[in-house]
Amino acid sequence: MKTKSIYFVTGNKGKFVEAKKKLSEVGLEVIQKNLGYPEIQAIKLEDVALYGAEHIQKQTSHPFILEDAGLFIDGLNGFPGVYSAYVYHTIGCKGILKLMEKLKGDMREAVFRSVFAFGASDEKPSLFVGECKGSISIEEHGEHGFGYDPIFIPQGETRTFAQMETEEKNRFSHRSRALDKLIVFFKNL
Ligand code: ITT
Repeated sequence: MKTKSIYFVTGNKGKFVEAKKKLSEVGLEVIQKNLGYPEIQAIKLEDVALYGAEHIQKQTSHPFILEDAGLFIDGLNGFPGVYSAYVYHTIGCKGILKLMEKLKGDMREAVFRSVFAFGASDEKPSLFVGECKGSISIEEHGEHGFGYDPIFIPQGETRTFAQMETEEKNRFSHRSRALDKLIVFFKNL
């Protein structure tokens, strides 16, 4: 792997901590850069990540990654999806639970999706997608993590992401799965 240090362009400390832990295991140094980029209104996370990466490429020649993530809830027809950040900052986990008060069983199923874009010099950015299926809890549980972690229970578990340490969340999270693909890509560079 030629790339030894990369920027992670994000304002989200929680994401950075998870990615840093994961990528340090393969000898990659990750530096958080809160450069900011336009998050376009699109129906796919991929389009948001790609647009952001093309913007950042004009600002730095250093290799970087950025990520767009979202929580897609079955019983809400995929909401909040690409609007996850806005919804989190407005109604938050409590608002989502309220919207879902009457939803039971498989209506509470959900998927977290993560799309990383890797950019370097003039190359077209590459995208890496990861998913984690699960369900939305009835109440908030746990103190770890960030964002929707207190209400998301990954498949096969009874605890929310917020009840897990970073290392455990990294065993099956959407972010970790996308980063696994990024690591394979780096190894082949
Ligand atoms: P950036 O600066 O990287 O864009 P952000 O917090 O705006 O940070 P996103 O748009 O990718 O990130 O995330 C959409 C929302 O989903 C946001 O509110 C996050 O807190 C939440 N989210 C993303 N990944 C999550 C995870 O692993 N656990 C819980 N919530 C998550």
